[in-house]
Amino acid sequence: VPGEPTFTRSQVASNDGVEGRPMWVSYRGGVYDATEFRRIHPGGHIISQAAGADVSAFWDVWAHHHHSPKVGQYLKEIRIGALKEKDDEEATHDPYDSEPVRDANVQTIFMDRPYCSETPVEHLGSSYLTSPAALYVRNHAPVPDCAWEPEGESRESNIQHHEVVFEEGDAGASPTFTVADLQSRFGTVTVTSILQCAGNRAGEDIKATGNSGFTGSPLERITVGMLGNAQWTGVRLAEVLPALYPKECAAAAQHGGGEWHVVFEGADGYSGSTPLARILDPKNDCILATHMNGEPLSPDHGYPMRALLPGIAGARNVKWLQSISLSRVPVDAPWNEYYYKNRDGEQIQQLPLQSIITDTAQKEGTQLLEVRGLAYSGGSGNSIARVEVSSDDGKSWSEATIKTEEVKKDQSSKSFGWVRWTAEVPRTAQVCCRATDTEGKTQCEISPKQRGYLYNGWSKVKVEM
Ligand code: MTE
Ligand code: MO
Repeated sequence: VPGEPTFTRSQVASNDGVEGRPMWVSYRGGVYDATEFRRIHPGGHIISQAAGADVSAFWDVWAHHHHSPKVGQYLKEIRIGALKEKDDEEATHDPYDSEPVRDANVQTIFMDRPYCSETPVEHLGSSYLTSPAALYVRNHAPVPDCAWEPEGESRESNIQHHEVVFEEGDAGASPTFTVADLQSRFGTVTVTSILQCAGNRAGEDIKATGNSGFTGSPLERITVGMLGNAQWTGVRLAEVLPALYPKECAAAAQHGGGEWHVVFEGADGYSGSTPLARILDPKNDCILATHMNGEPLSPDHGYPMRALLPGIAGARNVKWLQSISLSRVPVDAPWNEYYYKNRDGEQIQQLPLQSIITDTAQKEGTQLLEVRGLAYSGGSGNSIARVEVSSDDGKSWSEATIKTEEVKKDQSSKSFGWVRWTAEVPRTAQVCCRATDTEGKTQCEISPKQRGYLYNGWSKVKVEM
């Protein structure tokens, strides 16, 4: 833009949006006043992370999600000048500089920035507990620096100092608690639960029901691996919340809790909310988790602390947990108000009943096929009553054997973890499976379209003949 003012990087940097200062950012040689943007635009929270710096790494992602013409118009409106050329001040900080190292052998990568991956199906069913290195990762921004390589300290002890703010708790104060405080006051429990992205099986959904919000994005390639099963250790939210928000929790108990939501916010600016009633029911095993399979959470999975809400879509299991608050309405954040909503426009919470074929192999010297897979009930936390496999497209079914002996006996109240199973059926070109839970609910052949989320039709797998 000819004749427009120019600014140095340090001028941009001093408008960092803190203490009432405007929030400027640079983007491809332009300087923008993003003070309002942060408040009104989906993704604005994430842009705040780059206040006073260059937002290319963030904005390219949001421009992609939010239809470039609209974003382009908005950028024009908030442009205030150009970045001074030949500005030899320090190079811009790349917010993706400190991403953790990932193991490409056990992750199929969909996107690098932000990082998004699934567990390859060969690996998915290979153990009852999923290892942290293999568990899918769904990030919406760079991994925030939560001192995950603490100097002179172990991750274990660094977790103890991590602070969580409980906004506007009792008496209008916003007390901060360290993890050590929370643990000593409320104790810890270990529960087994799957973690699943609401977009898992998006590829099968598109095939069975037509295009969805995923079509044309790298996430169209999601198969069955945005899913894992683990033992999670943390503090019970059903004990923490009544202690810190006694009035709201008492009111919620009286009115069935429908009017309150628990809002979780991460250090990357991501947030999500879940109805208080779900979280207050101690049987739902909702915790603030610090450990996965006995190890401190890894940086990708939310170190030092994350919300772990069994049976609830991954999107609400906020990582790098920084603050908690209660709200009369679901939190106004893009992942809550735009993404991860069902076809009725409601925020997705509970995951559906699910079963997945992970592996088939011909039984030596026979015309039989050995089929292996997983099943779990999702949001209900019911046990799986049976899994059936068919080699004639559902005309007849054989019951699978469930490996109940490996299910972890920890402090879980319900069955939010998966079970693994095996079955033998005549060898054909395609096999499929379906699960039934202890309330008699069974998967349908094709589940209704939910904007691409929550697909739980029969798992169908081609067999090499
Ligand atoms: N929490 C934060 N702070 N930032 C995120 O991008 N992604 C959510 C959720 N929590 C996300 C987050 C989504 S959509 C999913 S599916 C899960 O984290 C993924 O958790 P994982 O990466 O540990 O598998
Ligand atoms: Mo997700």
